[in-house]
Amino acid sequence: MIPAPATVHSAGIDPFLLTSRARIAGDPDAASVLTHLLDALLGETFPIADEGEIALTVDGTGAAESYRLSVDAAGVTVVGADSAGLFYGVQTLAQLVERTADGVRIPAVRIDDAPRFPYRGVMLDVARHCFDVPTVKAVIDRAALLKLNHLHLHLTDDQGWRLHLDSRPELTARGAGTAVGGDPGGFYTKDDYREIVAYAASRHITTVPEIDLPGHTHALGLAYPDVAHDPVVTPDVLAHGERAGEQPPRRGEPYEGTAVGFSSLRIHDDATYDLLRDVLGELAALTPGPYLHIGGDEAHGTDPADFAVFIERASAIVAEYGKTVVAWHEAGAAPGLARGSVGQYWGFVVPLDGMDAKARAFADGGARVILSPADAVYLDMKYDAETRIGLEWANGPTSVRRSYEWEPAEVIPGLPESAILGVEAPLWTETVRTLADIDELAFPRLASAAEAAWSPATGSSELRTWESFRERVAAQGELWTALGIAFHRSPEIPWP
Ligand code: TNX
Repeated sequence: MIPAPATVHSAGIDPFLLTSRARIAGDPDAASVLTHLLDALLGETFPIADEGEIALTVDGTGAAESYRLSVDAAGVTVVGADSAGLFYGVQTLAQLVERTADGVRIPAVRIDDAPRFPYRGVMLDVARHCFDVPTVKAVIDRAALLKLNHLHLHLTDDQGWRLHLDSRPELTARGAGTAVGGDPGGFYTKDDYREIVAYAASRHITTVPEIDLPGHTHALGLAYPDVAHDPVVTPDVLAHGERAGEQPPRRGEPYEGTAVGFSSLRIHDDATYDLLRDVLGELAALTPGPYLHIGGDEAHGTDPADFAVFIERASAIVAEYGKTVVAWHEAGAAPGLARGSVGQYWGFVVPLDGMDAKARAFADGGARVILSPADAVYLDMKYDAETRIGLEWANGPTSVRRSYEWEPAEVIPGLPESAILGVEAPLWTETVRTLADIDELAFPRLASAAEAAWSPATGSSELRTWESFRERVAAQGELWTALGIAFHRSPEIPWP
């Protein structure tokens, strides 16, 4: 099972034999999720009935998102504290199904499970490469399997602006035509976006849209040159890992390269904030979830004092629209950041360059931090020198083992566990063009991130070891294959 449940008791009695006579009863949404998973795995459609051996219910008691699952020879019951909990219990149940020579069985167990952290996320960068709606839905399905509950969409960057907004149509008319490496651009219509948000919600996943500001804005500048500075060459632009030496674009030309940190909005012009009011207001109206992510990373083309001014003004606009700001950890250094803003830490598992202090600043302001340590959970890193796609700058390559062996509470010294909102694994897509590419980089390492986000702390459960994890990942191969996930058959995992 992945992520490892909080408590598992093997009952030591006979398993439940899942024959074609088994019926599924109870909550209709959960029943249809289970029939779909069993159909994919076994090629058999089990009937949904008023009564059955597999009973799925919500009882309204217990911690949010928690569930209890018990199996004996007579049947299976899954009881969710809420509908999300029941949904997660169904995911666990599908992972327990074993095919043996004598038929299909579910071992007798009793599981009491609840998440460690309320925020468990995956990020998809749709700016460096644009992915169609079916691909985004496939990512949502994959995230749901691992009990993730947030989808962060990195909607804008130097290479493209991917969301049409009626208030500022030039953003997609001029800023969406290209992608990295000469690949086709693209964007989501508002209906596409609503469809993604609704699909995610049906799987208990909240969409977190990101408009990356005030750097990473070259595509915005193609549409609205008056609010953008000319691209600059800073030492950071040229020194960035494998991107060293890449040149920024010229003003007015689309960018298909992978350098970072060369673009900036004009910080002291009211026109900039007029645009942000339109963009963030329209996005807030499209967003049922509580969060709007305003980026804030790698703004090397913005003077630090100006950066602080910008973060204060931009975060105030988000607050005006009733949303909670999320920002990359750099924004923690800005004293005027709206109170209660959530920080997203992308430094290493052992922090460098004072990045941990910036992350701690969010907690000092009474808010919480999402952990995305780049050398553990950046899904765009290569696994090893031979990996076909991916980058290496984050201490890479990043083996499956390295993606697993870190403990959230130990990353930011002095940050209490109560100040950790959760864990998110970002997938940047400079080298990623297809769902098969996404699968190859995300599986199995997304499972590591999911376990860090959901399961008990390292050391407090016998399941939370690399040895246990690699065996449990191996056992997922069959389900992942049945669901069409083109996972990386890492030699670190003892696949059957
Ligand atoms: C850094 S870390 C970025 C992205 C790149 C990524 C590639 C951070 C918040 N920003 O702009 O796509 O590296 O790994």
